Amino acid sequence: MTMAFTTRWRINLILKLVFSILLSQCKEVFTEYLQEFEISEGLGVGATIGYIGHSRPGSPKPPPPPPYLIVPVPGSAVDSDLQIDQSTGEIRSSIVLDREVRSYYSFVAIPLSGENIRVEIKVRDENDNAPKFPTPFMTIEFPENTPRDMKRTLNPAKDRDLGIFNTQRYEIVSGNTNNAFRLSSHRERDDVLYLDLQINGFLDRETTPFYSLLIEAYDGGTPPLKGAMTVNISIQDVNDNQ
Ligand SMILES: [Ca+2]
Ligand SMILES: [Ca+2]
Ligand SMILES: [Ca+2]
Ligand SMILES: [Ca+2]
Repeated sequence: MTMAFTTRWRINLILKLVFSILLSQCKEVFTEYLQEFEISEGLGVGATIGYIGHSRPGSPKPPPPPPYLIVPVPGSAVDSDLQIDQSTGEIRSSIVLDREVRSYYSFVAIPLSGENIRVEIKVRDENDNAPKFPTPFMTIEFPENTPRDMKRTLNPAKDRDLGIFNTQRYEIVSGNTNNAFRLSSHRERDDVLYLDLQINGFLDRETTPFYSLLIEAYDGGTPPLKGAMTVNISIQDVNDNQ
């Protein structure tokens, strides 16, 4: 680029930028070209996310070509997490993207002429977190002869992934002598799969005074990831023997 052209381009960009800021104050009249990209979390540093300016098949109007001035949306971490080649429009990651830290990036690419391009990048969830109980052990007590179906709420396992990659089920893996206990679970609006321990049989301290249940939580990944907790249960004495 010649000196004069570069200077003219810079002035043009500054004017466009000021204009964009002014126009962004009155969004209803501000038309921008929108380009959306999606990329999986966890890919290596330098993974190509896409190219600004490439039109999608079937889109009626191609976006304005590079070069672009890149203006990140405030707070969107574009500068720290992405590398954008202003001359080619290539967008690459400059960190390993983590949906659980940041799921979305947004910036405006301002071309030499034509409409500004608003770029939105969605980070797709992968199953990269196992269900995790808040503590590895819990201790609870039940009086012997507690009626069947009585239940006690246990700490649920939480999984930072979404949907099917979140906690899906619990299982007692060991320690459930004579199937004295069973589990039930239900999901609430916060998306946590809550867990209850229910009496499944007859608790008699004189036969079995103590249980140590190993409980595992599984997500719905392929293969599922899991977390474990041990629940130590003491059966309290009741005067039921002559
Ligand atoms: Ca992650
Ligand atoms: Ca994830
Ligand atoms: Ca998971
Ligand atoms: Ca007793």
